[in-house]
Amino acid sequence: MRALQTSFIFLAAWGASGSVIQRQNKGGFEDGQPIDGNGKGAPFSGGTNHALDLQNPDNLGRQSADNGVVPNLKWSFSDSKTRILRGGWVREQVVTDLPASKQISSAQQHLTKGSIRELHWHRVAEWGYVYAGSIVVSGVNQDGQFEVAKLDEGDVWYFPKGVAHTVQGLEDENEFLLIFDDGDFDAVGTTFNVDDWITHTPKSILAKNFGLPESVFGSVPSPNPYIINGTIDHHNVTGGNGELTGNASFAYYSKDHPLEKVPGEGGTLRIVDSRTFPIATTIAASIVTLKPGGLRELHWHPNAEEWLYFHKGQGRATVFIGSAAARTFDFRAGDTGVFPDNSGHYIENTSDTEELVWIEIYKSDRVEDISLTQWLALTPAGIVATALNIPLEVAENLQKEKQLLIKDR
Ligand SMILES: *[C@@H]1O[C@H](CO)[C@@H](O)[C@H](O)[C@H]1NC(C)=O
Ligand SMILES: *[C@@H]1O[C@H](CO)[C@@H](O)[C@H](O)[C@H]1NC(C)=O
Ligand SMILES: *[C@@H]1O[C@H](CO)[C@@H](O)[C@H](O)[C@H]1NC(C)=O
Ligand SMILES: CC(=O)N[C@H]1CO[C@H](CO)[C@@H](O)[C@@H]1O
Repeated sequence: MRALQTSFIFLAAWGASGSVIQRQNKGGFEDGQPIDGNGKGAPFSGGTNHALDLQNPDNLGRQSADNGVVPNLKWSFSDSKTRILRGGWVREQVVTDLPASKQISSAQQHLTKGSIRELHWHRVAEWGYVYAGSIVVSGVNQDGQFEVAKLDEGDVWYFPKGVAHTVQGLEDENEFLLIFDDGDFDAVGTTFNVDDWITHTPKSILAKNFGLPESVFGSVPSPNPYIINGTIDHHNVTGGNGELTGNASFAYYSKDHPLEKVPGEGGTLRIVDSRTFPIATTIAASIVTLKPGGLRELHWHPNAEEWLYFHKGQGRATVFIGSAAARTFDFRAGDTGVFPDNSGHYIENTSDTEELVWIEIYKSDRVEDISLTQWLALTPAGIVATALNIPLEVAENLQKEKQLLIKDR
């Protein structure tokens, strides 16, 4: 930090002459300045958010291969409004935050011990990933079947559109990622909270409907509290048409599923889609850990947009959106991102020590990708050599198997 400050003061002192700065400061990107050290760029002289400039050297023009106009594809949860409640908090990312994410919206949510996300349902499907603590999710479907599942760190749940549900925290602190298969999650008509419905139904109708005195519903919370503090419930649910199990289950327990084989040995990969979690027919996910220096190989997804949540570490990605337009983004823990449908990309770790952990989400029943290397390796070598103007032997020896995550060489 001291070195950065010294260098910043130095730049300010010499601010009158750009050429001096360029000579004295080869590659000013690490100091948050748009100066490449080879004669391009000049320092900022007006307002700039220096902390953000330092976090986003690729916005300063560091990546000379970038070209054309590519819209912003990144949103940090730290830029979202956090709604704090007794028993936890929630912060969202929706289409108005990140307009390029049309198919997916998201939230981080925290529940303290015993706290409840109020009973509700959605017009859209909900997918969740527990990354701290443990929770109980409870859901009921239209056939009167139910499930009450305890989920721990690394476990996933999926509630199809319309399924009634709630969540309760079990440890002192519990936190999870929520995904919805629609970018416009805050639109009216997307979420239906039970308290709101009951409060805005005539008392006489409630009495008739439940066969109970009107007074029973005299103190239903209004406006709905969204998250409610409480104590852990020990009641067992029985009856109805039984418990949802096996392929009908809303729960995916990571301990029951092996990780994917990763030929490139650069990390670990867990694919959670309808092949291993049959109920999840509209949201597919990959949970990725990439070693320092590792690379998620160049690829694209033939079936959907890719939405991303960065959980740990820091990395960068260049997104190629066609028409010779490409832009590099720097990501770190807490950021979300979106890669447009079928756009080409990689993700690289940019830490020397820390693993990069992220979750990829697709509005699809499965994760699909096409590897650039595998494509070229399975195309006649003479064509590839001619098209790319590379030696024939190189084209003949490209890896025929997807590497997925390539380790540092
Ligand atoms: C919830 O919070 C209220 C207000 O602080 C408190 O009176 C109540 O005892 C709390 N309930 C539980 C179960 O912690
Ligand atoms: C709930 O079920 C468990 C396991 O069958 C049992 O041990 C426990 O006593 C039950 N709890 C209640 C409140 O009935
Ligand atoms: C459960 O789903 C898997 C994966 O889709 C399928 O292979 C299997 O046959 C299903 N099992 C049952 C009992 O339906
Ligand atoms: C350990 C390691 O190789 N880290 C690399 C992570 O990525 C950045 C950016 O490409 C490299 O500079 C590091 O050397």
